[in-house]
Amino acid sequence: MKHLVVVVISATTLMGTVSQANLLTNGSFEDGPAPTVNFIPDTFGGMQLNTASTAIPGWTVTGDQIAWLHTTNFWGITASDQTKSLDLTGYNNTGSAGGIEQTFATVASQQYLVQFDIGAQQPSWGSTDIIVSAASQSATFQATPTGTQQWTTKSWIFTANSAFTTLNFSENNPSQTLYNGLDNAIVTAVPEPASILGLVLGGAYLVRRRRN
Ligand SMILES: [Ca+2]
Repeated sequence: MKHLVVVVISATTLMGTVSQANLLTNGSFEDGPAPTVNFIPDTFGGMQLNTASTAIPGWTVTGDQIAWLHTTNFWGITASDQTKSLDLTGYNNTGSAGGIEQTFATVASQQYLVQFDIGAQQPSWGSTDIIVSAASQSATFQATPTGTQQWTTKSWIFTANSAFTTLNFSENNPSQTLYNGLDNAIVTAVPEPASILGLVLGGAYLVRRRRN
């Protein structure tokens, strides 16, 4: 009975190791690292970024303008992770859908878990509605504010179909809301059942060898 416990622990530890490696660069939309200083706040404590901007390390702005916000700002919007977050509606809250994307290495047919925090501000600003897309797959995620500045963690799984995948977060309903918060994006490979079984069997083999 003792060896069975050892096997379960080793498989769980390995799975945990796999799931913790974020495949995204700067998933928290921070500035830097030094000496990079791209964030130059305006008098509101934010920065408007137009489409095609690469000011946020690792990311490219898509569609309409977005807002890159420091936690200390005119609106009292706080990041869910570290000091900076995004408002995909930008400052003007009009026009087409603002968004942000990043391309990273993937393995075709491999499943990937995308975790991210979406922010809703206050009821009068409307509900947050964000569409996430990758490898010709997409899903929408909503959050309706009941107080002020609420972050909710969402998750989505897509299957890669090539050696590189572009992940995009965009406003899903640009005319509906004044704020679509986004922060703390993490992408990890989903361990395949076959490889987990392999780990368990490998662990069992090692335990048996050790006992012998
Ligand atoms: Ca952040």
